[in-house]
Amino acid sequence: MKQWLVLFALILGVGLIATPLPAADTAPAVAGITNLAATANGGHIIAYSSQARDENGQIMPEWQASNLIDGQYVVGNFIPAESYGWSSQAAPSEEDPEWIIFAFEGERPRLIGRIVIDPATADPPVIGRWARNITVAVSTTTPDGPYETVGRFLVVNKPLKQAFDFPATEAKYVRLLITSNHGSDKCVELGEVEIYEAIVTQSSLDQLIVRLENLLTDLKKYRDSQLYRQQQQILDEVTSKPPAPITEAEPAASESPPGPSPEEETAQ
Ligand SMILES: [Ca+2]
Repeated sequence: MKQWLVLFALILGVGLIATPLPAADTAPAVAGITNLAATANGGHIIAYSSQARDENGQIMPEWQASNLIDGQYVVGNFIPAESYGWSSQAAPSEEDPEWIIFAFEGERPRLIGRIVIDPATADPPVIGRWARNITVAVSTTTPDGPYETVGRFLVVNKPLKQAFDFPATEAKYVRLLITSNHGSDKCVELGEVEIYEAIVTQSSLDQLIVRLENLLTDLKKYRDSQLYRQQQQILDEVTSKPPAPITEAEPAASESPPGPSPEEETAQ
């Protein structure tokens, strides 16, 4: 009997030593590196509040909602030829927000924990059209909900990818609600939206690898932002003329569809 007790104690002891990691439900999550929302990865847009239309009421492909997940970005002075970003038809408010609903490949539920917003579009930040206050909510059932809010975030008015993390949550549909822009009374715009998986792992080594991969991604973003700043400095030195302020909020201002220049807008 005494031998059995010693053996049991040994097995228990070895078991405790061999399992020093936390239980799965308490293990911390780290963001994966695959953008689940990207069209290239099977992501798609289920629904949206509006898309900008031209004076003839036609959708402008260069401003359509699918541009949010097409993997094309406005970087510095580079504007993708047919993808300026997404523009809504009206400016958002708390009472009347603009929104986009995203789903993943095969409309399968995924565990997510990070959303990355790139507000940069073909329009400059100074006119205040880029998104400011956003709310991220998830549904595990239908595109109509019910939705549970996982985070409210502030997007700064700079042409940089901005990452927002929230506790790992299962999501079949992700609703991005936009309740304000940076001052324009015309519309709200965004360049790209990325959604990343939350990886829950009990292995410290796995977590370290994922964190290093994330660090590498962040370093690349930092490098891109530095390059952008250098380009801007060169541009500022070349064009030393002070920019004239654009006041979109004036009531007398005539309605004009969003876009870098009228001649580039093509009615469909
Ligand atoms: Ca895009």
